[in-house]
Amino acid sequence: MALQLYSHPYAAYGQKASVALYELGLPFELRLVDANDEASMAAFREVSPFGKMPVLVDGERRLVESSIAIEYLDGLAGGGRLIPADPDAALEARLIDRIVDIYIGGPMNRIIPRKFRPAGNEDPYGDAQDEAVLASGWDWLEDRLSDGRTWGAGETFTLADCCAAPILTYARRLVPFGDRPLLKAWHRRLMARPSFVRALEDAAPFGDLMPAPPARDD
Ligand SMILES: N[C@@H](CCC(=O)N[C@@H](CS)C(=O)NCC(=O)O)C(=O)O
Repeated sequence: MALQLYSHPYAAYGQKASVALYELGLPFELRLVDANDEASMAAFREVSPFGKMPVLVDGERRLVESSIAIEYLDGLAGGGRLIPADPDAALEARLIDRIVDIYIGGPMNRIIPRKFRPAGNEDPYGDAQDEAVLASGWDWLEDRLSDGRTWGAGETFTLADCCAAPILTYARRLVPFGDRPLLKAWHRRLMARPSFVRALEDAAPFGDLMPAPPARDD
């Protein structure tokens, strides 16, 4: 039975998983999570304990949390690619994945829903706090990239890059990269990676759903 991915092509964490699937050349069926379609939401709720995308289903097996799904997929494809075989390199890939998820994706996923709140419920203090967390994430990544690595965790494309490609692309629209040349150069490489180009093509028919202006600091 084919792998199934419960997701929406515009969702950052869904793209993280589809980038991994495309990198590994693993075919999958998209189970579209469509907030406007009750049947799709009922099917999604059955597999997603916290109502979060993506969920990967492989036969009887259900994998929530994008990083865990990617570890599983890497093993399914033979291992040693998105999670490097070398233990130190694997630790670095997991570290960058965690930092991007927690200090970039975290504040991003708090700022965005606040933008959809009804008038009068704004939280400028919360926004400023989260923007500061995000900026500190940018600083940390800029410093980490200063050893000249090509990809997020070294010379090969890993879990770190699957995570960073979509999350950096959306988060920079909330807090620009600014004067961080290494971060910008890494992001340019991510934008050109065929697996991410494909994920962006999957999302294109849904338009631009991000409640923030396009990034202007290339
Ligand atoms: N830690 C989770 C984060 C997943 C996540 O935040 N997904 C978002 C889409 S990008 C979501 O499902 N949001 C729907 C909601 O919160 O209602 C993972 O890595 O899978």
